[in-house]
Amino acid sequence: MASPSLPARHPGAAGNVLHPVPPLPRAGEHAELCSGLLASRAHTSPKYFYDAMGSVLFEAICVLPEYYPTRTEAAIFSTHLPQMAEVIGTGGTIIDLGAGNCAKAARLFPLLHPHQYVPIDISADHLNDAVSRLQQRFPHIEMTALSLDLAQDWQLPPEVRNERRLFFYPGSSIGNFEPAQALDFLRHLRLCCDNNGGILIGVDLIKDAQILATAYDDHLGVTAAFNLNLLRHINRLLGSDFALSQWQHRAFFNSRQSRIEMHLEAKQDVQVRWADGGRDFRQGESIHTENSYKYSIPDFVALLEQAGFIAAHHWTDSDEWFAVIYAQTA
Ligand code: AVJ
Repeated sequence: MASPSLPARHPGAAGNVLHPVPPLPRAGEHAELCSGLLASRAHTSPKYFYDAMGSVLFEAICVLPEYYPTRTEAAIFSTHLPQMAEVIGTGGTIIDLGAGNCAKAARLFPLLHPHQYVPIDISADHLNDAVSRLQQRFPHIEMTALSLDLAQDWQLPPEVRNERRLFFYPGSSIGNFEPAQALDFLRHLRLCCDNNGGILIGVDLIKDAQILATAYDDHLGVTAAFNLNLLRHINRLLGSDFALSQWQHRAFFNSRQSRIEMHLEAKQDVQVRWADGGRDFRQGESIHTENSYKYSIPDFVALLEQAGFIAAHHWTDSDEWFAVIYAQTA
């Protein structure tokens, strides 16, 4: 269980030196990875994709023609931002869940005029650079960066103001949770809000299975590289000896469960060893590396309502491939 690291505070004064956000505690990661790899159906958490190389590869995925979510969501924001601001109102605290380079939230600032901005990311290095640059562009906004693993239990520290919290969760990352976990997560967000809170969330919608599958198996092989890079990251974390040449990327839409599944499949019989363990994989056996759930708007609205939010508005593209939903505390 990751405990929240001490927050780095970034008061509005320009020229302030930023305190580095300490890296997440790595204890328990070893055990979590091993138990996933040793399970009868081997699996890993998608958070292990994002080492330095994985983060760069993900940025490349976001500009692939096949990967429609990023550009579709961006177009929805470009078109509808003024109306979003009207519905949401100005002021308050924007809490950015999985902020990365903070670019998506920064586009909201000129219209939403938040008092405080709280970017949260698992990767502290990325965050500190981005926040220090952003603070110079928006010196009046109080910025408080947090390094948290949102997949674990987490709480907001007292530095985060508790009036009009707006949770900003773009990119359809909610799709990485099992639906039951997604509900727990949304409930947790609801409990973090006073009665004037809300959530602005990006949701990838159910669509043609071929379009979905191609978005996760692009022709340049960037998503394949992103998936295979996980093995290098694991080799560093565990001291294991995964040979990338023995594995191949698999991605498909599981329509029964309404999710994209990504796997790494053994091209031959494979033996993997690490310090205190190891596993043999048969040819064709795979490691399940990611689920990305796709929703219909009514199903996601129902989920929000079960969590105690009232879905006030949603905006989509003309193909209805992606939705941005604003929901308020009920
Ligand atoms: C970052 C979880 C939103 O599920 O589309 C992209 C990750 N994996 N291509 C997604 C991802 C492969 C992405 N999320």
